[in-house]
Amino acid sequence: MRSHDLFQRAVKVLPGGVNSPVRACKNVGCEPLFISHANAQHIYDVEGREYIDYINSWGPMILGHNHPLIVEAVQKAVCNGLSFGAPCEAEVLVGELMTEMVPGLEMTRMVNSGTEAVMSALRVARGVTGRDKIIKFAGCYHGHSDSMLVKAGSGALTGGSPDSRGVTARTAGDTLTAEFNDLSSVKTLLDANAGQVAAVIVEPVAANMGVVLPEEGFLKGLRQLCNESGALLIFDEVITGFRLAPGGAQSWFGVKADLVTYGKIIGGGMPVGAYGGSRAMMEQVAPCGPIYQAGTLSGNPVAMAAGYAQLTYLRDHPEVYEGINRKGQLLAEGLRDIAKETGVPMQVNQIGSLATVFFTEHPVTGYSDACSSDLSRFAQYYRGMLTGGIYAAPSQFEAMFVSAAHTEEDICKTLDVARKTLKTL
Ligand code: KE4
Repeated sequence: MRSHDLFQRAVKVLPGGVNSPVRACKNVGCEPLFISHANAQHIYDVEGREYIDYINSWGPMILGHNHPLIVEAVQKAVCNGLSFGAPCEAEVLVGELMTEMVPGLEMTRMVNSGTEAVMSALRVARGVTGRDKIIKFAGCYHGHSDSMLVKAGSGALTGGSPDSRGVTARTAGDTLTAEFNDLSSVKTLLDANAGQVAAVIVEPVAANMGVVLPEEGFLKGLRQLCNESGALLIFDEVITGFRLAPGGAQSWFGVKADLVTYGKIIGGGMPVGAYGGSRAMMEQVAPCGPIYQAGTLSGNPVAMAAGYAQLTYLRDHPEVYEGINRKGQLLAEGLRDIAKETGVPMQVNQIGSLATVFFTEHPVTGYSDACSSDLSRFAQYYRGMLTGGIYAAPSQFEAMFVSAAHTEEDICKTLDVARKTLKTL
């Protein structure tokens, strides 16, 4: 069965033929590949073609696909039962391990996705502060809960507008939008909504406008503004958590958030999210506190087994971080050299094992820069890389993820394909 045939069937029963919009490849002018299997750094489509995978399930596969220790842990857990809806040891092990690996994380609650983690963290922030408003940043994505699908509204200083049909104006009105790397835009919103902002939520490294790094002082400045205004600081570490370092962006940048959200890596490929913070904060969550949050499959034993195996490996093999960060740098520096060689105006933003190329001659330090890059050139680049056997995000506004399974030879092959592709642009 070819991808095209499967896609024709898929569009009949799934909206857009997919279960998550970005997979439809609408921004890059081609149909999606249907994947039959994956292993280590490779992914294989249903027609048997092999690709070097830089999507890695959008981040979870930091050790590469099908790591034997994770597969073994899942196989063992499955034999004991798939779901109990009752406490099990695996949940405790993951909670203990996360609080061991992340300095300052005292307590965490498991959920089933990054969206659920963010939605729950926002409720905790509102419940703890008694305030209603949230500040987010244009171009940062925090999952699809209503209050995060909001853009700056006409009354930009005091209320947002829905960024999706189905989100009510009333809900959107409680979400304000600031500009990433622009502390004055945050201060203006905090001043105009004094005493009303429950939290400022940020991807400490933006990875949903493409990778955009926080400028020197930005995260520390957010911490300061939150301290002064009484708003909580939420780091959405669904991507950066356990990727930049075992302690995530908090450790990497030395800035402590009040609440942190996780996903992706902590599930080892299975559906897991989590949110956490101080014990005092998290004990406000039901059943010990007045803030309700629940989930049938939260802490699922099989998902916990996968997450525990992956996190344990990361804790016990710190060399994984040195390796993926070095390969991320090798990739970025190689791409920059190729842009110079071919004369193609291209920026490469990279931190650790995260990278994004933007076709523009200007540095990309915020959402408007990312939006003004050449999106049609990006689509051409994507198709050229795919033809050359490189499977990367089918959207300008995503990241490349380097895993421990990628070899330096893979990076060299990727750069060879990039050189050939850029020459066609
Ligand atoms: P999920 O609900 O998709 O597990 O997580 C939502 C989320 C929250 N926060 C951040 C920083 C995220 O990046 C995400 C989800 N990431 C996207 C990729 N950029 C998931 C891919 C998709 O939507 O299919």
